[in-house]
Amino acid sequence: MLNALIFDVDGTLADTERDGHRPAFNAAFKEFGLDWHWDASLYGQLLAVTGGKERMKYYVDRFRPDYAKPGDFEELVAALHKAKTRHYTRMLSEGGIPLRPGVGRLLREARAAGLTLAVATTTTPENVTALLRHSLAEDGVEWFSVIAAGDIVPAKKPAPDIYVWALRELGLEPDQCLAFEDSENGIRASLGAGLRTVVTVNDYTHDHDFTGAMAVLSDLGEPGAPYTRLDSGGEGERGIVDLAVLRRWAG
Ligand code: XBP
Ligand code: MG
Repeated sequence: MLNALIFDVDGTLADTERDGHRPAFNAAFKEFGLDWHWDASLYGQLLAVTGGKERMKYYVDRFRPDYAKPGDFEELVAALHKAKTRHYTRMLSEGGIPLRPGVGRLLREARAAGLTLAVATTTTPENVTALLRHSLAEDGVEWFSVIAAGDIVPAKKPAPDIYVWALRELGLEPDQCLAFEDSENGIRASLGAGLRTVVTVNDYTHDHDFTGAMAVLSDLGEPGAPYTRLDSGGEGERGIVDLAVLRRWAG
C-alpha cells in the first residue's frame, strides 16, 4: 500500500545547488568582507558535507588552513548562514529556479490521488518554503503534510534521523512510503530509515554510489522527454514516473 511520497529538496525537486545555494554563500562571504569564494567545481567537493553551517566549517578546516578562526567563529558561521539564507530566498523570489522535469507533474498526480506528500531535507525551512512558493505554486507549502527541514534533528544526512522524524510526524511505516533522493548522503539517510528510494541523479551526483535504490533515473521524465533508467535493474529503459510506475516498482 502506497500512502505517501517523501521528497528531498536540493537536487531532487530542483537543481538548487550550483546556481542557488552556491552563489548565495558567495554573496554572504562578500557581504562579510571574506575572501572566500566557492566555484562550481570546489562546491562539488564541499557537497560531501550536508548543511550550510557544517559545510562552511568543513571548508575552513579542509581548504583554508591560512584562515585564523576568531574566538566567536561559531557565531560568525551562524551570522553568515543567516545572510546566505536571505540571499538565497531573495534569489528564488526574483525568478527562481525551475522544478526538475516531472516533479510538478508527479506532485499534482499524487495530490489528486489523495496521497500524502512530505519533505525531508537538510536545508533551512525558509528555503523550502521559498522554493515551493516560487517554483511550485503560491500555496505549494500547503500541499505537504510534513516539512522536515534543517536543524530539527541534530544529525543531518547521511544520518537517517530526518526521515525517521518525518515518518513519526506522518504516523506511517516506511513500507507505506517512497522517498525521492539525488545524492549518496541522501539515499544513505532514506535507506537507513527503511524507505524504498527512487534516485534522480544530477551533474554533481551521477557518479555517486546508489546501491540499494529502487531505481536510479536521469529524472522523473515528462511526456515527450522520458527519463532514462541508469541502474542495472532496468538499464536504458525510458519512461515517465507516475503513480502506476511507482506502484509497479514498489511491488
Ligand atoms: C542540501 C544541503 C544543504 C544545502 C544548503 O541537502 O546539503 O546544506 O546545500 O542549505 P538535501 P542550508 O539535498 O538533503 O536537501 O544552507 O540551508 O543548510
Ligand atoms: Mg539532495
